[in-house]
Amino acid sequence: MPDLSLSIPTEIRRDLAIQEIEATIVDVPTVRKHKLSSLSVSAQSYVIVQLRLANGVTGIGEAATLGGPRWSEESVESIKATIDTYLKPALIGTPADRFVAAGRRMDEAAKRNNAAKGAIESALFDAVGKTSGVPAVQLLGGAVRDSVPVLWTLASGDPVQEIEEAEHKIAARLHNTFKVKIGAQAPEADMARMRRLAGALEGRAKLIVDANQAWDETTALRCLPILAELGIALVEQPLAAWNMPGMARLRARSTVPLMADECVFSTHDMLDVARSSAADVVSLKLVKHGGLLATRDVAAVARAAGIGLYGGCLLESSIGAAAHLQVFAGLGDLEWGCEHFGPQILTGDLVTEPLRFEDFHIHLPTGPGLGVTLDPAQLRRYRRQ
Ligand code: MUC
Ligand code: MG
Repeated sequence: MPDLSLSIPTEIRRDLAIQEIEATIVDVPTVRKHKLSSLSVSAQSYVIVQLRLANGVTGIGEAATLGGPRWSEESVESIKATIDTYLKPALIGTPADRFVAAGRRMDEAAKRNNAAKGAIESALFDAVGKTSGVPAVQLLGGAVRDSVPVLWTLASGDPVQEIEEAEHKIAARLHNTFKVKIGAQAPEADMARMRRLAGALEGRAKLIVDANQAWDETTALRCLPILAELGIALVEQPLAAWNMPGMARLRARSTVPLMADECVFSTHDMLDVARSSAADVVSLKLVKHGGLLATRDVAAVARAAGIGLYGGCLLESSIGAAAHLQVFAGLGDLEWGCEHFGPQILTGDLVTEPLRFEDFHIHLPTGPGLGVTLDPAQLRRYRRQ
């Protein structure tokens, strides 16, 4: 690969050189069990990246996982090993502000491993932003918005608890859109649960559902009209990630829009979804796309096909959520809002000043870089021994 740093004056190059990258595994308990179709979490595991530059500035980033390597193929253990063994050696000594070149170096050192790459790229944007005193979104072209509507996910599986939880969130003006995790129980039981939730929250909240690939096509065909009748606004990843033709057939018959999640990691996946008319909306996540820049690329392909944008999450702490917000704030359109409720479901956060949730929105922090500061005491507290 050509040395892309040659045109930078030597002293700046030295100043911004990446000196150290440290990857730490943390496990943070959640306030309640969070049940998805094929996994359940009571503690969230992350890899926290601390990336130090020659100028003494340290940038931070986060890679989130759900239930080990069960939501996607990466686990915190594999992410740490990939960073320590392959990504770190590829980046040490190179300039932090050459984001695209850093991405190419990482791609040459390791195929995919997008959560690991996303955490490092977040730390690069944080370090360079902190060095120059500007928020990461400024480095991405500037902010279009300074807050994003944010939903809450109901995922205990118990409708009585879920209605109570939703009532609290509405009363506190934190959330008035709710994503319900379905697929862990029989479709009939989920439809009965959705009927209870829709009835209890009617006129006061918007509901969407996420099946996390749990259904086959016939189950989806049976359930989609029921969800339409209940006024459900969006159905996320009803079928297996590989089943693009099935998603396209469902979409052709559904009056409820469909959202692609696990079937879109790369820009190529996004193009496939667009070409097969398999979704109305896409959920954007750093762990899937491999960083802030790649998330923008996926968003650009989606926009070119008229596909709506939704700010997805993997229950990130305020560090990962802030990295997502820096991207989301700069997107021309983000008509479906976001789901970065992660910091609120943790029993403790990892930053000195957690992100602000107010008036049904999550607010972009104002500081440089990602806009949040790692709390070393919290890192020690949740660090895996
Ligand atoms: C997913 O599949 O969307 C995001 C929110 C949540 O509850 O689970 C995640 C993953
Ligand atoms: Mg999903």
